[in-house]
Amino acid sequence: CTAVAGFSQSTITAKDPITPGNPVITEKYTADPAAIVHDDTVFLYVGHDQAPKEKNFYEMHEWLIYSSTDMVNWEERAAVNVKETFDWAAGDAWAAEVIEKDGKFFWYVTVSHKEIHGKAIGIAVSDSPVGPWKDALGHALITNDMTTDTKISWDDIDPSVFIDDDGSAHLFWGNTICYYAKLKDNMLELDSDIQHIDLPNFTEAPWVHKKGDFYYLSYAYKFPEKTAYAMSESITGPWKYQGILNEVAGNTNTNHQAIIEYKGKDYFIYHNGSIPTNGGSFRRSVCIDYLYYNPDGTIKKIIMTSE
Ligand code: FUB
Repeated sequence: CTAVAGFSQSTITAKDPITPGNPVITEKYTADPAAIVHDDTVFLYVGHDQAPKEKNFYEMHEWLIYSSTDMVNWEERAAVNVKETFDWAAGDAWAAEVIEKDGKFFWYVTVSHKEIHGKAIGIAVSDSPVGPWKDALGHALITNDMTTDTKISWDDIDPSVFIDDDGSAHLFWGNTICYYAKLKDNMLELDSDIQHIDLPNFTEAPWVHKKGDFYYLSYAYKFPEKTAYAMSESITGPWKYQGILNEVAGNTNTNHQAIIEYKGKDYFIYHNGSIPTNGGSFRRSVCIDYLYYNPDGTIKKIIMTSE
């Protein structure tokens, strides 16, 4: 275990009545999961919910990285502080996602910008899935003044990055509007205009993956959030809405998913607010359930379990 942050005020005590199963991480509150498979190991990237119990908003100073080779036992590998990593960030370790390209790991993150009002997307880079991480640009990739379509200051959140079979890289993000842009080969610059993807009741949390011939764009739907998804035969769309994939997860307004295949099984990774001691919308916990496809490529609704 390397570079593990000290316990914070939101750390759960050993006395909490946690049963094995979901949530999969019980020592700390964890949210907004993203995951990759590298060297037969799953690396899980989460935000650390650190809000004290009387606070009804997000307090997230760092991301945490876990790894597992069985999807059950998770080892904390690193804690990455927002302000120590990004000089230009004011804080807020909101949703983030890692992708590997040519032996480098690119971590697209949501933070608050120090100078430009609102949320922004930055990129950290590393030679390893657990770090050390370095600010790749020295500035944000996306800032709130680049997307003036909404009046909100948090529409530039929740990056999801995807590399297609031809090597082209694509970035999806947003709140209220699902934004899309192509990325350059260096993964560090936009290679197209910022476009909108039309998805019914899109709230936030896009996650893009491919299975067989189909591309899937899952996202948080309405509020409190369910998870819905759309499918396409091309990464650039058109995206066809397919319906609800997951219902509102227990005791939290948000629902933020990652979908991966590992050792021949498909997994739906999400968060809920089910830890009995102070769990809720601002003290969330990562859970994992199986995901099953139908023969036509559509996805069966997730059955959330506590075991
Ligand atoms: O964790 C902060 C924000 O809450 C994320 O960026 C959203 O996806 C929602 O889960």
